[in-house]
Amino acid sequence: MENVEIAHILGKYADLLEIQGEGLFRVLAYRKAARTLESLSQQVAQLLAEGKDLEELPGIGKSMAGHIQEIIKTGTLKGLKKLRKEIPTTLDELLEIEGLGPKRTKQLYEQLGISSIKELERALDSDKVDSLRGFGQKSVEKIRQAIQNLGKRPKRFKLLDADQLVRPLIEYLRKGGNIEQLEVAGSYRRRMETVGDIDILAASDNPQPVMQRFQSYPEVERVVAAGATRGTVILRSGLQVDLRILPRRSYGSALHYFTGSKAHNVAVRKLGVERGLRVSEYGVFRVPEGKRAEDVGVEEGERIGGAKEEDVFRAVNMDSVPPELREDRGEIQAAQKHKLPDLIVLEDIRGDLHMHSKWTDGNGTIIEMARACKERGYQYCAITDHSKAVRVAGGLSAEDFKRQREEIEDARTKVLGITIFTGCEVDILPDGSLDLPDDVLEQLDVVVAAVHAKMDMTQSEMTKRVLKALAHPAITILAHPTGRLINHREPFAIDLEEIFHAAKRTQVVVELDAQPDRLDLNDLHLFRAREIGVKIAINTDAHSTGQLRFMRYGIDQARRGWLEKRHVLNAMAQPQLEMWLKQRRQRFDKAAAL
Ligand code: DGT
Ligand code: CA
Ligand code: CA
Repeated sequence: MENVEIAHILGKYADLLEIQGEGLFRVLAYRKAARTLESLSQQVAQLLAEGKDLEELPGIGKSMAGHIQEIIKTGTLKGLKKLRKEIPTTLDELLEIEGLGPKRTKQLYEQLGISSIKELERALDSDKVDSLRGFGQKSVEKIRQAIQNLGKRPKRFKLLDADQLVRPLIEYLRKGGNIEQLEVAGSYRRRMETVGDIDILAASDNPQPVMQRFQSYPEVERVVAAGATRGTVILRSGLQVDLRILPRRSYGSALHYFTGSKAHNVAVRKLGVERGLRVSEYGVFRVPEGKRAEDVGVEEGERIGGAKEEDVFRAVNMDSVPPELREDRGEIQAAQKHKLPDLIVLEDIRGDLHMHSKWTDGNGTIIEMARACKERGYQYCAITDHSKAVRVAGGLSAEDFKRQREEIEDARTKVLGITIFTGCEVDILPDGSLDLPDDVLEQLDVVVAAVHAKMDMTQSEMTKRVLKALAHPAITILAHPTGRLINHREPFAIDLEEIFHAAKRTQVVVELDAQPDRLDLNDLHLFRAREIGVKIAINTDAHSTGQLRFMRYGIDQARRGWLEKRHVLNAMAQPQLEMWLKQRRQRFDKAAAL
C-alpha cells in the first residue's frame, strides 16, 4: 500500500470526524499524520516491514502509529467504517464540492438536514442556504458553480501522488527482467503538475512475459486491455497506466512520441515532412522518392534513426529539447536557433525561504528545520511562521515574533554552517495592509506576504489589495500569488500581469510555492514573469522537515516555466543574497525616513 493511499484514508477519517463534531485537536492530528506520510521519501509499509518504529516520524504518536498499521494490514480503519455507518454516505459527496469542506458540510447537515448534492441543490434554489451563518449570496453562487464543475473536471492526479504510485510499479516491472530499457513518458515525464494517466515505455525482445507481469501487479484493480505489445490497467488508486513495449530500434522515437506533448509532436513531425522524412513512434524514415509522407507504411523507407531520442531531434536539425519544455510554446524555434534556456536544476538551489515551525502549524522545531536544511546542503533558510490573522494556524503576534527571535538566535549557536534568517509569513489583510506592525517587520530578514482569507473578491479588488501590499517596503516575497489548491480550490481572481509589473518596479520577489497541491505560480505564469523580468523564489512552504523535499516539484514547475538559475532568488549564494536583502532593507529605511 502506498503512502498516498494511507494518507487519503487518514484525511477522509479526519473529515468525517470533523463533520461528526469531534474536537479540532484530534481532527488536526489525523491531518498532520496524513501530511507527514505524503512527504515521506520511503513507503511506510516498507519501514514497518523493516521493523522501524513509526513513532519516530514527525507528528506521529503511538496511537497514530497503530492506526497506520491497521490501514496497512486491513486496508481501512475500523473507526472509519463505524463513522461511515453513523454519517450518511452521501455526505462524502458534499465534501468533494470545492469550497465546502467539513465545517460547512457539518453546518448544512445539522441545520438544514442536507446530506447529498441533490438535497443541496434543492436547498440552494429555495434560498434556505443563504440564511445560514457564513453563507452569503456570493457563496451560494460559488457553491452552485462548484456543483456544475464537479462532473466536468476529469480526475487528474497530482504529480506527487503519481510519483508515489509509479515508483514501486517501475521497480516491480524491472525486477521481472526481459526489459532492456524502460521509462515513464507522457505528461509525467514532462513533469506537469497533474497527470491524466501514466504512459510507460519499455524496450524488449520478449514482450510477452513483460505484459503478463504488468497485468499481475498486485495493485492492479482492473485490466482494461492487454495486447501483445500494449496494455492498459487501472490501479486500486484509480490511476490508469498504459504500457507500450517496442523493439530497441524504435525505443528512442517512441519515447519522443509518447512523451508528447501532442502539440510538440505535431510540430516536429511537420518539420520532418519538410525535409522528406517521416517521424513516428517507430523511427525516423526517409520517404521514398515520389511518395507522400502520409502514404508510406510505418516502417517503409530508409531508417535513419529511432533507437535514441536524440535521433529525432537531430533528424529535423534541432537541439534536444528537455521534456519539460515540449509544449510547442516556442521551444522548437529556440532549439533550431540553439537558444534553448539553460534550465535550473535542483542542485542550483542554495536555500529555502519559506517554512513553518512548531511556533505555528509546522511539525518541526526551528533547530530541526535548520538541521534538515543543512543536511540538504543549503547555505541558508528562513523561518517564516504565520501572523496572527491566520488563526487556524495559530498565527503569531508581534510579541511572539520577538520571543521567536531569541529561539532563532539560540538555534544559530547550535546549528552551525547554515545561515538561519528570521522571517514571517505575514497575512495581507483584505484592505491590503499587513498583519504586523512596521517595527516588527523591519526587524525580520525575510518577509513573505500572502493572502489567506477573503479570497472571493472581484479581480480589481484583489489586485488593488495585493498591489497595496507590494508597495510596502518591508515585503521581500509575495507568496502563493493565486491561492489555488490543485483539485480543491480555483485560483482567486487577480491580474497577475499588473502584479508582475508592480513587483518588478518595487523589486518584490514572487514565489513559486513548491507544495505539490499549490505549485503556485504555474508554468505559464512563470514564463510570463520571466519575460517581464520579475525575480522568482522557489520555496517549499514546508510544514515538516520531510516537506523540504518538495523543492523537487518546484524545480519541475520552474523548468516548465523556462526558468534559469539567474532568475531565481534562492539560487543565489549566501553572500550575494545577504547583500541583496541588505539593499532592500535600505529601501525600507529610506521609505521610513520620508
Ligand atoms: P495526460 O495523460 O492527459 O496527463 O497527458 P499526456 O501528454 O500524457 O497524454 P496521453 O497520455 O494522452 O498521451 C501520451 C503522449 O502520446 C502524448 O503526450 C503525445 C502522444 N500522443 C497521444 N495521442 C497523440 C496524437 O493523436 N498525435 C500525436 N502526435 N501524439 C499523440
Ligand atoms: Ca499520460
Ligand atoms: Ca496515455
